[in-house]
Amino acid sequence: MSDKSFSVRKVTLHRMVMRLKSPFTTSFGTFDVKEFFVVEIEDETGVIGFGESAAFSSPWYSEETVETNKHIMEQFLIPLLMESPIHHPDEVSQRFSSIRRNNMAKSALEGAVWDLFAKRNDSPLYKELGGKKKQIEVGISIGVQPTAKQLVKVVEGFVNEGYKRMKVKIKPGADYEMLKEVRRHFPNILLMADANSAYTLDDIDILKKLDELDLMMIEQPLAHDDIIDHAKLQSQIVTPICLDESIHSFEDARKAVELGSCKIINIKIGRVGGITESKKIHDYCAEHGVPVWCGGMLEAGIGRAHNVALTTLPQFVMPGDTAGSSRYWEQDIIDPEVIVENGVIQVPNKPGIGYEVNRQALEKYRVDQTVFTNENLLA
Ligand code: OSB
Ligand code: MG
Repeated sequence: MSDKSFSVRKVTLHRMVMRLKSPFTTSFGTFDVKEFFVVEIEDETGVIGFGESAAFSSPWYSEETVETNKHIMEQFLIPLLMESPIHHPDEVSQRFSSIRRNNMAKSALEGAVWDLFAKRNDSPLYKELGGKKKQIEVGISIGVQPTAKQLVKVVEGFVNEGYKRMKVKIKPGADYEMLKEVRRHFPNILLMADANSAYTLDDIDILKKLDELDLMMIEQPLAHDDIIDHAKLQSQIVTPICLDESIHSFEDARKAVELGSCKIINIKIGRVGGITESKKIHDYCAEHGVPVWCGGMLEAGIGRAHNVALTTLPQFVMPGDTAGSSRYWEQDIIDPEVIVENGVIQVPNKPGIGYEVNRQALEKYRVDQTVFTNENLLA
């Protein structure tokens, strides 16, 4: 072939189940295992790329689940991906645009294409994205704790580990008083709260009270699909609002910024449908002076590596949720694992996502596997 296009000849969906080291509680429920797909794709020359699906087992955070990811990838997206050659990963989201939403399914495949593309160029993914940082600063997300005392103890542990920013999950009844205790013990840390949509404008009094605590931001206080009430709330509180659940695309981000619904955006690659869309949101926010940071979906190593690469872009000016592998897993599926020292991850310089997939660990946590080739798609 004269141009640099490539064809996806084989797709393997590795279905994975990994137990979290400790359960993680949000306002909508508790996670103790992560089920997901490792997507492995291969081109006509045998180069391999990896992606990871982000959806959870239950549709609590968004409407997608592990099963809907499987359905949409198998029935719709994989055939589209294998249909014709790809010149650049930016084409993938365009090719998937006939399928409405299902962003996490799209992103799992698109991420594998980005890794494969970078490996074909013998270049690190972060460089292909235009990232410049050699290291990234990260914070940690702490689940809802039973008591303020326990929360303070957990925060203390992560402060001592060097994490740059503490995010605490809140819900009605576990909010102001608990955060006040944290602030009292740690007057100078970067502290923020994530409500995962647990409040409404009827809770305005408690949300206003949080202004006393010098929080860096409050993430997604109101409904998962709202940008109107968030704009009303932002006009009445000092603490910057950061949107997570409400932002599924560049267009959502543009509208939220125009309306004044938020001052900061949490970008999750899966939630917005991939790296190309993440970059578009990033670029828009850079132009408009809106800080962004990289959110997390309790990813295993492959998804985590994609997050590290994305975070090297310049407008990721605040520490993200990409903690080290050991915060989540007894053993991760990449080698080396993602390591955080003094709240910093060194960005790997190897081609593609920059970490090797540990085949032994992959097999250990794999519960099922499906292979797609052009032949069995046509059959
Ligand atoms: O809202 O960012 C969120 C975990 C599960 C579902 C939603 C969220 C989270 C986190 C943890 O905050 C992020 C991480 O550590 O990967
Ligand atoms: Mg969140």
